[in-house]
Amino acid sequence: MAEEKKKAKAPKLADPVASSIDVASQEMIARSHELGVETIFDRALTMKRCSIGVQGTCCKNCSMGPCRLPLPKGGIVGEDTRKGLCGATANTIAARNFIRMIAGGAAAHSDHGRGVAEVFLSVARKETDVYQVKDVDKLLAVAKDLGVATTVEVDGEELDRDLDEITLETAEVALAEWGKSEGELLYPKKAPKARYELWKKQGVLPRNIDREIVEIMHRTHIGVDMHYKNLMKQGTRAAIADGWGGSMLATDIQDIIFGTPYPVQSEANLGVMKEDHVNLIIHGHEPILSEVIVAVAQKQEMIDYAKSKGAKGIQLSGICCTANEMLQRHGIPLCGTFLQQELAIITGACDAMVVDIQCIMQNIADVAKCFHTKVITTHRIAQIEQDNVIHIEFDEHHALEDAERIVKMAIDNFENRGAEVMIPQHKAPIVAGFGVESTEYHLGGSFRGTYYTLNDNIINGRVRGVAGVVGCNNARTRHNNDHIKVVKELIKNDVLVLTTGCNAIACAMEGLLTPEAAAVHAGAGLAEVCETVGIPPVLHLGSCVDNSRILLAATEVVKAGGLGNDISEWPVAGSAPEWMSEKAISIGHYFVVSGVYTVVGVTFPTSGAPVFNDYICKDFENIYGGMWDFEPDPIKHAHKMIAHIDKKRKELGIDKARERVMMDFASRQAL
Ligand code: SF4
Ligand code: MSK
Repeated sequence: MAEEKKKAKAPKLADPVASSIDVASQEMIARSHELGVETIFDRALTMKRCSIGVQGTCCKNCSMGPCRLPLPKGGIVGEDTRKGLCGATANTIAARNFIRMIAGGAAAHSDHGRGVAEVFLSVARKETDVYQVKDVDKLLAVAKDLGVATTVEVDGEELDRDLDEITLETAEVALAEWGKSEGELLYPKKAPKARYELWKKQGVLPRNIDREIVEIMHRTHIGVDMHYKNLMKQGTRAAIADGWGGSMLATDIQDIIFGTPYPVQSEANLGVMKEDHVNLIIHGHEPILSEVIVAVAQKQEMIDYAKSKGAKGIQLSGICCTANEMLQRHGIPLCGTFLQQELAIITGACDAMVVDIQCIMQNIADVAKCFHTKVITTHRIAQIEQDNVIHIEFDEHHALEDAERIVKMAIDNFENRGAEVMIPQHKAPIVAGFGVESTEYHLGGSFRGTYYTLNDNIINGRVRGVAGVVGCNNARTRHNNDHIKVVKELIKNDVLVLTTGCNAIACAMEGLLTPEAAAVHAGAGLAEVCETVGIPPVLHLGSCVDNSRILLAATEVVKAGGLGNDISEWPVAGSAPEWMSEKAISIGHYFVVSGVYTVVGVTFPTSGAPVFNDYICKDFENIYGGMWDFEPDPIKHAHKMIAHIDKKRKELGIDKARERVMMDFASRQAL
């Protein structure tokens, strides 16, 4: 009996193979069980989701609630009479919850953007010499977009303006975008003209970045906005303020001060860690910290110091979007996705995990207690409660000293490793870092960079369309399964994939980010284009904030001509197969209102409010040309995107494959 009771109390353990498609992760989940270390995969078995929260119809916006409005069994028959105590309908509650998610996501991206804009201002004011302007061309382009003059007239002659002056004014104008008191956000004008005019007509042009987020919190307070359509208008303003504001500014400013990415080779997965090296893993989102750590860890004196402690060198690697940032600018390898952060520590070889902001699981602190790993938080706004965590606040004014302290701490910890080191021997080669500029270069060559080659191949049907596949991992689905199935199905059907975030890391681990992958996985048309141009069938465009690069690439396609006047007119679709963060909802929504049909997997937090759900999944197409959709089955998910791409091809009259016909003189005369 006692034995039976003991058995009943044994913790539920995740099945490694059912938890992830990645062999390295499977090995580490099994290892966590051997060592008795609990991970998110185990907790996903015991912590059940709230079935009403999943439907988006639980409101806790005042203390009379939470008011829970589940869909009745058998759905709504007749009038929907469900109400919260205050009378809020299911549509109101779901819409309020949905736009609060947009606010959370837009705030995260945009506050990240503000952080880099502040560093940019310090650079412009010459308050720091750790960071400089690295890409002058990008600075001049951004200055132009922000209305900053780059030339001056002297005695009737137009001369180049002093670069320091341009830098300072650009930094000031950029930072003002977060809180200016008048006018409208400047960057939405970078969208195709037709799109900008549509936003203007709909009254959804953002005023500034912060205000749109604050207004969501106001409108969703009890007793303010009680119409789902009006609530979504504000959600749309905030999403545009994210995608065409905070995120886009973050990307552009990072390119200015850290350099614009160009394709680099590297590797991905837990197997990039080295047993005989100091393993320093950087995790989070903001490259302000990681840029300096990369520089410090490569200094000869640091390498010598590591050697003096018995290591052969320092192996830097990254998790989540800091990983994507370090990869695209320096070729630093990707250690893993969001769901692999605990697993990296369970290798027993992680000497320090340094974190900044976003997507950091608090449980890394508890996992680290079982090993020698030092967890170091570095950001003022992101600290961890557990007492084994060290906080070293990173500041651009003493960035070098902070970075040196952190790297030294990792090196000093190398000799504290236990005997329990086990690094899974799995990693894949990758080519990453395709920005808007480098894609243009690849398509057209150095003298006439152009998107025309892509348009031409979309028109002739070799490339059926383009998909942005992005977003997180979610412990409620098998790690990376849906990411990889969606992406493989798309490229098999000649759809070129642009990827960011954890989808990019998943594709990297699966070997899809190499030019060679085209011959193995892509359809004949896409494979031919990839081989001719020398690109992978899945292009790595960076981190979560770099989804703005996808918007700009889509705009370049419109500008190149032949595929309509707006993003909504050409064959493009979006997807987040394993989304989990509020940022994914903000990204999805700015894709949708930029004209992109966007499908999500796992769950969608509107199912409990069918009228509101139909509004954003159907009616939105008539307003914005883009709409949301939900499909948890990855193959059906990909085929919904392909069907949309085919619909757009048909509307453009390019649905029949046309080969180029060489005309002879007689047929020309006949013409
Ligand atoms: Fe309930 Fe209304 Fe309060 Fe929400 S705002 S918790 S629906 S009473
Ligand atoms: S890190 S937001 S889990 S993509 Fe940008 Fe990955 Fe999603 Fe975080």
